[in-house]
Amino acid sequence: MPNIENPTSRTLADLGVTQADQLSSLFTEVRSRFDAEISRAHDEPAWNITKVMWLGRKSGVLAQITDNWLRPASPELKRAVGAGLNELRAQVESQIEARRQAIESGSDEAALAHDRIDLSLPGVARPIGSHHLIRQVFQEIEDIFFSIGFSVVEGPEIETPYYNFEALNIPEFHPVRDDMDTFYLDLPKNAPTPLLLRTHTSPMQIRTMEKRQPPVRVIVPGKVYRRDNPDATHSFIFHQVEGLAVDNDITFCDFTGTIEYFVKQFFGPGVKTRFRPSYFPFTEPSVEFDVSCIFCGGSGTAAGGGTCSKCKGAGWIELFGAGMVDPAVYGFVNYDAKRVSGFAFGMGIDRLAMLKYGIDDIQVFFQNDVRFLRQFS
Ligand code: FA5
Repeated sequence: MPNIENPTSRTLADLGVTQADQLSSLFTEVRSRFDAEISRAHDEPAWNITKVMWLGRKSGVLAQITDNWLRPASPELKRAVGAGLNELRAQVESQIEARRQAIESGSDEAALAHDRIDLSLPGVARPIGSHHLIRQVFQEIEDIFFSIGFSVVEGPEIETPYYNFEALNIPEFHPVRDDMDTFYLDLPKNAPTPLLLRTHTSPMQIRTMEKRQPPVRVIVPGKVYRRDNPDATHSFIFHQVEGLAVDNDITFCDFTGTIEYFVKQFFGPGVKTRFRPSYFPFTEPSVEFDVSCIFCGGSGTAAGGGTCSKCKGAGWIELFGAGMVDPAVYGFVNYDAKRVSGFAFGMGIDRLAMLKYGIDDIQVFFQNDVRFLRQFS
């Protein structure tokens, strides 16, 4: 049997056909190829391609048979090739026309089967997501502060040094900037001001006071960035909620009362808390606020003996910095420092979430492992 991989592109002599009775298997092969192709043409574009491939004047299969089989055929074969070609042409033309009518009238069986919908099949189950634990903790905190008259504002994560540092009473070369080393944007040399990823949510204290007159009572949830090396309690991207309350008569007692109320609502009445003197250039006096370590029960000793690695033996974990707004800050926003007073705080949300939900590594918040996230859905 001659090689008929693509027999129509070769002459009969190349195919080794010398006698008329060898032709019938060749034509059978070509016909079954046509049958297969026309049966796959279920729409007009596919029908068009099939038609051109078979009836195309220059390189359609029938034109190839005319050029390669009929014309160069020996006189003995010519008549049989001509008869086979005519028979094939009649079949191709009639089936192509029949398929056209079927497609136009929409009665093509295969196409109908393709479009048919089986209503008894079960639907596609789409997994339902849930809020990330950090988002949930933001919500819990917002609800507590809503209940005592605070509202939420949000601000840009890309900041100018003015809002992130200078207007918060942190001039250039102030040593506090070392603790808040951050990521600067790579800007063209002639850019009007450098830009950085904010190191805390405190710039929104300034932006809020620039826009609003007292009384001001806002919280600011958001992402912040620092060039801190990652470990169990540090990440280079983390979350804070800033708080700011300014009015004519706000005292240190209002401040401690608000913080105590928040912590008891968030952690429950059993948690022990303490204020420690601290320093921030934009609050005076400044404090750090600690809660007793939930991992060692405040003893500083790990369950199996040895120092508790979470609080490093202190029995306390630092939650946030806070204080009474430094009067120097009011100078940057045209508030009358003699008339107004207020307090501000900046909480690390990741650490609040770790403490409340007993999570011992901050990195899990950023790894997006659904097995971890699902525990809080
Ligand atoms: C501040 O960021 C001040 N802006 C807070 C403030 C606001 C003080 C208003 C006074 C008035 P501090 O650098 O301590 O302060 O950060 C606040 C909290 O963010 C920390 O207590 C801690 O909970 C969290 N935090 C700080 N660095 C990281 C870090 N790399 N990864 C995770 N949490 C962090």
